[in-house]
Amino acid sequence: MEQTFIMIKPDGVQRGLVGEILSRFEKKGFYLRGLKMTTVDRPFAEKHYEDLSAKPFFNGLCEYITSGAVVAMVWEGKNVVTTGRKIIGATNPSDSAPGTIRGDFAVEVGRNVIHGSDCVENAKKEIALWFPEGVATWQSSVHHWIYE
Ligand code: D4T
Repeated sequence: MEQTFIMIKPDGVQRGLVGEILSRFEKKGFYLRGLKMTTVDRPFAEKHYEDLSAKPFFNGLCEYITSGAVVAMVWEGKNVVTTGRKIIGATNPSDSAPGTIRGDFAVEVGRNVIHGSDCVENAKKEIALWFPEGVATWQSSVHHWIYE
């Protein structure tokens, strides 16, 4: 079973989308392993987005992500990294299909509501960064109704 890191960005929190977003992952059949509301400072934001440090939008991105509370999550399931990105939709909401989170709730790339790890290796790094305390382990009692 794979894990991914998902974060609802400050605009998603301010716009009251937390419950809707949690619900989409939950109803899909993925298991919530970690969940916390937090704020991050500039050094933490720069660490999270270190791969993008050379991009022209890096400063604005760090300002955006530090501008308010975020909801950090770890979700687990079969192919959850790739499928999670599909649930989220394309980076630029102009390209995100209706039915995806960004397709349904976002307009601008700099206010695209949610982050999801782009590969298993980055998911591991991001989970370690955001959840150094570890995540919860629990057994779903409906597991066999989701997985064959
Ligand atoms: P995140 O990391 O937020 O899930 O976004 P993606 O994985 O879908 O896309 P990304 O790493 O290329 O971009 C990270 C973050 O930067 C913002 N961004 C991106 C921006 O403000 N302007 C831009 O031109 C691009 C490409 C949006 C997401």
